Amino acid sequence: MAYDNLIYDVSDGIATVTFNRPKALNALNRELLNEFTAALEQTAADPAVRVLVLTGAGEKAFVAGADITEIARCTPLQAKRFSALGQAAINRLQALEIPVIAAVNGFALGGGTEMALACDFIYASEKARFGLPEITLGIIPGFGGTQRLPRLIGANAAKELIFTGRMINAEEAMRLGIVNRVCPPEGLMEAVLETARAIAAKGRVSLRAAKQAINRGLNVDLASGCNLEVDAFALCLASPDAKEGTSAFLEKRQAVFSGGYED
Ligand code: CO8
Repeated sequence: MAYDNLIYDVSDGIATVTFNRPKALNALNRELLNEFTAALEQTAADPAVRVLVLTGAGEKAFVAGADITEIARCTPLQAKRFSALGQAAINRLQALEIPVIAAVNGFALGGGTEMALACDFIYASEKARFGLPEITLGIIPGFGGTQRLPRLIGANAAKELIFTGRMINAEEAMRLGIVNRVCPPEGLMEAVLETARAIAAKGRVSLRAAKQAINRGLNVDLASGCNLEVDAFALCLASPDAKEGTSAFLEKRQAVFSGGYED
């Protein structure tokens, strides 16, 4: 499928979505959000794709936020629809069964930080800048930022960032637990792809079980979360991958995972 506002590429089981509106620093307008949703469905429908990577075109930005020219002309009802569109896209991203890595190569502001927060983890270039600057525009984060950021870094740290709209660099984002790894700009994609390849070589069923156990478990108490883990663990045994992984260990060889379930 061809897209006007993003580049979709699949290579060696790794899909990459590159947000591509360089003249607006890859800001998210309705058209881009609709294309992004379609790209997510394309990813979900392709069994060859094991990992998804998100990044931004150009040297400067991952995503500089929702498109402010669109927000500026919204009535409250249109704003509600725009916010719902962004939230639906970002919720779909978070619900993908495969692991998703954000490669944040520059500005990730507002909707850009919110998009990255819905990925499973973030690697950032030394040039990356994060922030939820909506308060400086007289609005608040509307693509899930008031919910995902406090869950990730705690309410007080999130409130400081949201109340001030302050931009932070990659090092501070890593100290706060937003970013897993900071890389030199020229090494970012290779570092992300190296990790993506390592993940892509694992079993599809166990990756999905691990992701679901973690994501669902975060929304419930510990005992319920541990019960989710028991079920997810048992489900792994329905896949040939569990046999292959344990046999490979006992036979002292490298496991080759095919994915899928036994009939
Ligand atoms: N929307 C639209 N255009 C943008 C955006 C944006 N978010 N960010 C940058 N651009 C455009 C600029 O207007 C400029 O266009 P032009 O060349 O035509 O003047 C071009 O991109 C380059 O930007 P700058 O010249 O400003 O580049 P600088 O290097 O000077 O600055 C910054 C880079 C710091 C990233 C700066 O562009 C900036 O502050 N951008 C806005 C960041 C921001 O406030 N983001 C939050 C947006 S609000 C949001 O995300 C809410 C999400 C929930 C929405 C809910 C729906 C209602």
